[in-house]
Amino acid sequence: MERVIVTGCLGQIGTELVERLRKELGTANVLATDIRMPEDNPTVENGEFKVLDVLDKDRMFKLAYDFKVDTMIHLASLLSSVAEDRPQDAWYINMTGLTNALEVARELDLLFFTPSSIGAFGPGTPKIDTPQDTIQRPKTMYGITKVAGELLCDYYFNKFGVDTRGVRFPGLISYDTLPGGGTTDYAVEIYYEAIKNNHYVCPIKEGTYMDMMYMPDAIDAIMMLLQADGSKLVHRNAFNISAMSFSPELIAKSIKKYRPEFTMSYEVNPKLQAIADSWPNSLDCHCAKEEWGFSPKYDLDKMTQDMLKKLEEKLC
Ligand code: AKB
Repeated sequence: MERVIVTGCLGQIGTELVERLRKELGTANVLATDIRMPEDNPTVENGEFKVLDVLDKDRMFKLAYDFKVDTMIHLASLLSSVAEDRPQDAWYINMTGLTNALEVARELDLLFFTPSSIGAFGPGTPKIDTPQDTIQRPKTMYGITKVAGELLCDYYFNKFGVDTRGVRFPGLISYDTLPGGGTTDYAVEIYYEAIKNNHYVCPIKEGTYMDMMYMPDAIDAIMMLLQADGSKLVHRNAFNISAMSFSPELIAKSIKKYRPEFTMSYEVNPKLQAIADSWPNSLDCHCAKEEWGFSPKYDLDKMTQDMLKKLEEKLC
C-alpha cells in the first residue's frame, strides 16, 4: 500500500483514517474523496481532496487512474438506522457504490478494503461468542447489503484475483467526527451529553448488549489488515473484530466513575431497539487475532477516560 484513494472520507471512520494514512504514507499519497466539499474541514484542507459520488463509476475510475493509486478503501455507505428509513436508497447506494469500487479495483489491480458490520448478522445467529463463520440472515436492509457485500468481495477475490480485505466492525466510538444514522450511535452521543448536560436519555433498552470499539483500535485494525501477508489470510473478508461488549447501564456506570454527577434515563426508540435486538451480544474474534494479529488496546474504562478528556478539550 503506497498510494490510496478513500471514498466517504468525511464520515466517522474516514476522517481519522485519512489523517493516519497521510501520516504513514505521506500527504501526497492519499486521495480523500466524498460526495460533498464542506468549508473549513481539515480532511479537505490538509491534503488531496476531490468530490466523488460513488454512483459515478467513470469519475471514480478516472480519479483512481490519474492519481495512480495502488489501494482503494471504500467507506461510503448508509448506516443501519437511516437504511431502515430509506431501504431502496440503501440498497442502491451501498450495492452500486461497492460494485463500482470493486470494478475499479479489478480494472486497476488495486488492493481493496471495505468494512462489513455486526449488522451482517441476524436473529438466527448465535448471540454469544458469535462465530466467524455462522448463520447470516439479517432482517435489516443495512445487514442485507453488508452480507451481499461480503459475498461480492469474496467473489471478486475468487473470480478475478482482486486482493479484497474487510472486517465486521462493531459500534465505533470516537470524539472527532460524529457517526450518522447508526444503531450504535448512542454510545457516542452519551459522552457528548455527559459533558454538555450531565444527563443522557438513552434510546436503547437496559440490558441490550452490543459489540463496540474505540476508533484508534479500529484505525489500527484497518492498517494491520491492509499490511498483513495475504498468503496467511484464510478469511480475507469480513473478519469479526470487537474490543468490548456492553449495555447502556454499563457505559453509564463507566462514565459515572469519572463524572459522579452523570445520570441516565431511558426513552426507547422501537426502530433502533428492534435492530439492536437482532444483532449479536459479543463476537468471537479469534480468526482476526490468529490470521493478522488483531489486538485492541482500549477496554470500556480506558476508552471512557480518553473520550471524556478529549471531549472536555473540544467542547468546554
Ligand atoms: C450502525 O450502527 O449502523 C453501525 C454499525 C454497527 O455498522 N455503527
